[in-house]
Amino acid sequence: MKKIYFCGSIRGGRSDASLYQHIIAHMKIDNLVLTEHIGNLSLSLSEKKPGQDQAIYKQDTEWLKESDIVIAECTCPSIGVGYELAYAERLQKPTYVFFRKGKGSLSAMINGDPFFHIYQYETEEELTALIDSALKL
Ligand code: 6IA
Repeated sequence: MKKIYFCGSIRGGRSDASLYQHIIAHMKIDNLVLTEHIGNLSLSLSEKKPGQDQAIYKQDTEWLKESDIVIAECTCPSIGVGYELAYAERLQKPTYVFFRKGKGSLSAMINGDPFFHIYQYETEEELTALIDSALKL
């Protein structure tokens, strides 16, 4: 059982939210996904409470420190996910980045960084199989 820090776009756009939900449900069968709220389809993007973002930053950076592995779905560009990837590198966590073929291009700052294990995929089945292999390593 691994502690997984899963990254996916929130304010960057929720077009892949149901894909995140499916892969989180799959990873949860044998692992602990620290960030399972990313797959929550009813996450409210407009809600803003005082101190909310500071609390999110504190919790997420603690979870990053606690995680065994970082898995990021990067098809939908997100500043938060880019930040988390750089933070994961600083912590030297094994970090896997997944990107759907034919959907624009992954940022050169991620694609060009040899620290990251980067995989392109076409179907959800292919993505699930790639994640399973990463979790076995
Ligand atoms: O820039 P983004 O919002 O797209 O960044 C997404 C990444 O930042 C995700 O991988 C999360 O780990 C983290 N993150 C961003 N927002 C949240 C959040 N609530 N809760 C936990 N982690 C987050 C946001 C709720 C808000 C929209 C009302």
